[in-house]
Amino acid sequence: MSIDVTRVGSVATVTLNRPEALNAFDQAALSDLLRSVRKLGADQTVRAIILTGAGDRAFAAGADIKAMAKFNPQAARAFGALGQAVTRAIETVPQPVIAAVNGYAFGGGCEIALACDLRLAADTAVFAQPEVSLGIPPGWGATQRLPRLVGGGVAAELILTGRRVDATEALRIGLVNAVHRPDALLPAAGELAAQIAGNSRSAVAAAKQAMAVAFGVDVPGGLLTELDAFASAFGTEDQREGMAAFLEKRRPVWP
Ligand code: DAK
Repeated sequence: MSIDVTRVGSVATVTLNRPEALNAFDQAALSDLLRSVRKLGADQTVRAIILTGAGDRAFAAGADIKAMAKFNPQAARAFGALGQAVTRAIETVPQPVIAAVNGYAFGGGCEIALACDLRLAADTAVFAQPEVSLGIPPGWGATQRLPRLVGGGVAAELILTGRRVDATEALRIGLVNAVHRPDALLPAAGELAAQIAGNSRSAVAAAKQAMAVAFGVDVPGGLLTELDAFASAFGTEDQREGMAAFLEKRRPVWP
């Protein structure tokens, strides 16, 4: 798979580009995606990232089943670890990552979307965690992230049955933030990214970092993390400029 990266202003779009296999991930594709996400994460001129799939059929149809069919446990562990590294990279880059789900998001494809901060779907999108129908459990985080997003009961039903969820249901259960016509999906993701990019970079990164531990610790622990992030913001230029701009009834000019 080639991973295409394009830029419009401070917004980067990463496109999973292997449409002949519905953008399924093999080892090379995962390594390329990991490299691209890390590179964008380190680029201070990038303020938001959109992740989407090439073509009009799939975001990603999951891990490459042809490649996985030959794995022994050792190869499976390495492949699982690489997929998890991709999802952690998406989760830990300072910029918000928006999944623009333009078709099938199955298995590892759905899990990559789950690691993103926000998910928009085309009305043609279909989600599933069908791993149990292939004789394996999910391996790139669905068991951890899906319950946090849609609740334990719904996640258990989807993971244990492997059934498909269309865009309307995905919106209802909170799996996606919004649904758009296919031709309106990328423009909507661009608008959302631009809205985020118009805010303070450091405040957005701090909020993303604090939300990342919302479910990893108990509520009192999470509140302490939030308090640290909140207090630290008060040593920054962004805080001074943001509040000064509000009080002076003008738009902020971020440093
Ligand atoms: N891998 C490889 N090729 C795939 C693929 C996939 N996941 N999905 C589709 N393709 C290929 C098809 O083989 C076909 O290629 P050709 O035969 O033409 O060469 C081409 O893409 C078009 O697909 P179809 O002809 O099947 O298209 P349809 O419209 O009929 O069906 C579909 C679309 C998405 C319903 C169907 O392709 C499908 O069911 N695909 C499989 C989806 C799936 O089950 N995905 C989950 C994969 S499992 C772990 C590590 C990782 C994972 C788990 C554990 N550990 C280490 C613990 C991750 C697991 C997964 O992601």
